[in-house]
Amino acid sequence: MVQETKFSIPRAHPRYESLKMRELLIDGADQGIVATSGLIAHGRGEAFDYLIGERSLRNAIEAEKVAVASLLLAKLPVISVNGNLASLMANVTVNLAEVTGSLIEVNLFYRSRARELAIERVLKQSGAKRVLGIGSNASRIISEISSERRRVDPDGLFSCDVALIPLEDGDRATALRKMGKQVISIDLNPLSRTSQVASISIVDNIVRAFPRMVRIAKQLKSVPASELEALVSRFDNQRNLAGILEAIASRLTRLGENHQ
Ligand code: PTJ
Repeated sequence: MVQETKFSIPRAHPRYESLKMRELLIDGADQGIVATSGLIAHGRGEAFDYLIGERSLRNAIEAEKVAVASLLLAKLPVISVNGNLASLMANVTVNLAEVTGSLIEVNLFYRSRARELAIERVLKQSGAKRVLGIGSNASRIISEISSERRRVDPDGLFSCDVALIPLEDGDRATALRKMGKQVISIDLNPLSRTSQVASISIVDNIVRAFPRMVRIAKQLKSVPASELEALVSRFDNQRNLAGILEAIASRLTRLGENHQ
């Protein structure tokens, strides 16, 4: 369920949830939270979500469970926040950080002082006590990355052992892996470089994945570390991704047969 927007969309509209999400991102762009290109990125996500069937696939739910286990086991887990995530899921991001003991860091492809501050504000209004990666705090540089995403906080993404990076670009995912970090991606495109290089690739919409991950975290919090470790070590990301592609392909085949 997405948050409220300025523009009122008729509840009876068959694409109500989808249109609300668009409005939320447009509001976010008006407030300087979402990059213009974030609107394009959302459209790409929507297209993949249609192919997936706009529901969470079994393999995605499995990856979400393993991702939560990995955040709970981490010494220094960090959730990276960009404009789209802040606009769609600021409250849930703060909840997920709280329940998994993760830090929150703003990391932007299109970084500007105004956007940093706008995103920090929305996170703090949602209850975040500490937001990393703002201004001169993003003082460490990951030299392999050419974009503004290279600026990271020494107390956060630079030092973390597990990084959750929703709606990311492939460069930073690759660089973080090379730095020895466990990288959890959330990206509706199973073929994106990010999904392909992450340690745990969640192919799901963040608006479905994040609330479920909060619920899973509440359940797994009381599970012994040895069981969580077993869950993580049993997980085969490449096999999981292959299962996602198979699920999409067989869904399309089934739909094609129904149209004959
Ligand atoms: O806020 P900034 O400056 O950091 O910029 C953020 C964007 C998203 C513009 C930037 O990271 C970017 O250009 O990303 P890409 O390379 O377009 O990748 C975004 C990926 O997110 C695409 O593969 C989309 O399919 C996917 N995506 C879009 N919306 C969602 C999504 N995945 C999950 N849930 C979504 N709601």
